[in-house]
Amino acid sequence: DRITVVSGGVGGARFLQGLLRLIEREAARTRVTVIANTGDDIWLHGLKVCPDLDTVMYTLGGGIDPERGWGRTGETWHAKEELAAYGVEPTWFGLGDRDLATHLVRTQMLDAGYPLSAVTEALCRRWLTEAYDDRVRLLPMSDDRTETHVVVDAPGADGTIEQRAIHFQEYWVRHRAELPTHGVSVIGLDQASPAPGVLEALTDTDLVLLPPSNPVVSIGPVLGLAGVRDALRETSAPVVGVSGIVGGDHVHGMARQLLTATGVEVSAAGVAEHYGARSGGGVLDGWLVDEVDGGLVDRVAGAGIACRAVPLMMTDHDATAEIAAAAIALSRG
Ligand code: GDP
Ligand code: FO1
Ligand code: CA
Repeated sequence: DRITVVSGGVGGARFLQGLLRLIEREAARTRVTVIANTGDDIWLHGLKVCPDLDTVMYTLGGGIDPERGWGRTGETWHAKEELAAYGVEPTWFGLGDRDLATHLVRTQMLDAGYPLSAVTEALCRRWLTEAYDDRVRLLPMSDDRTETHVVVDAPGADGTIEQRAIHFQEYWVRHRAELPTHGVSVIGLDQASPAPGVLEALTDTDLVLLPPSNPVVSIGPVLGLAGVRDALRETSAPVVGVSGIVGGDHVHGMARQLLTATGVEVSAAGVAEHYGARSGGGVLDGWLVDEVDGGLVDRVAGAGIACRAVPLMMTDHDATAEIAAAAIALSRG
């Protein structure tokens, strides 16, 4: 069997850990392809940083810091301190010493002319090939530069409040999504193409899963790439998603703020309707909501999306494996 997962960072990576636990438990030979968002990417100090790709890569490869959910385990911060001592901006972004090696290798390869997809494959030889042979493949959504910006109220040079677009990382890491938020724009997305293998991973597969990743800044950029929505509409594989909104709010992160700014109702049903039923030109056949949102099942079903309420808190790998199992069961009707 082949399963394709469209992923953001922490939420997608944790879902994948559960899916891989399930596959291991059932001794299945399922191959998993992950298409990761690259809208979070940022150039810093001359280096290309790809947070969602790295979060998935480190998490599945056992190199992630489990408390933070991003960056490397056993990390030190000497380079960051030295950069700050030189007064070099930005000082708000945490580039760890171990993590820096990844960005150095990536940037060198990009400078040498390799596309991001080839660079990612090379980096994953260390993290994924050892752990999973060739059963898990990580693809960037695109080789082209795309950067998500968020339109916020911010003080201008003269101190008056004006609307400005800031990089998603500045919005989240520096401002913790606490600025009044008006909208999201993925710069470069209109001109970007899906990376090699992305469309095939959606069409030549047995199941497509959308983990509880952020619908606006993680799944949204992938769906916005030329050809992706068509591939999802046309694929013979069922498409099943898992709600990252539980009880009317996100579990972690900033989905509430971004859904609100995008005009999407912040509920498990609102997100399902935002993705839409495949039968109505959307992308979903099935949708899992948390038990606390059981009251929304009929509404989602009414929108043409098969829906079930199950526990959706990814508290550990076994609980998350049950979520993946429920998604697979739903895909089979
Ligand atoms: P990011 O790129 O690091 O922000 O991670 P993702 O976009 O992949 O996932 C973030 C989303 O996952 C957030 O909107 C959370 O609400 C959701 N999420 C995180 N933990 C859980 C969980 O345990 N259960 C569910 N259902 N959603 C979760
Ligand atoms: N998240 C933070 O909250 N603070 C940081 O300083 C930070 C640095 C960082 C460096 C590399 C990396 O791969 C991820 C990093 N993250 C940091 C996480 C990242 O901002 C988020 O996980 C996602 O981009 C949000 O989707
Ligand atoms: Ca992300």
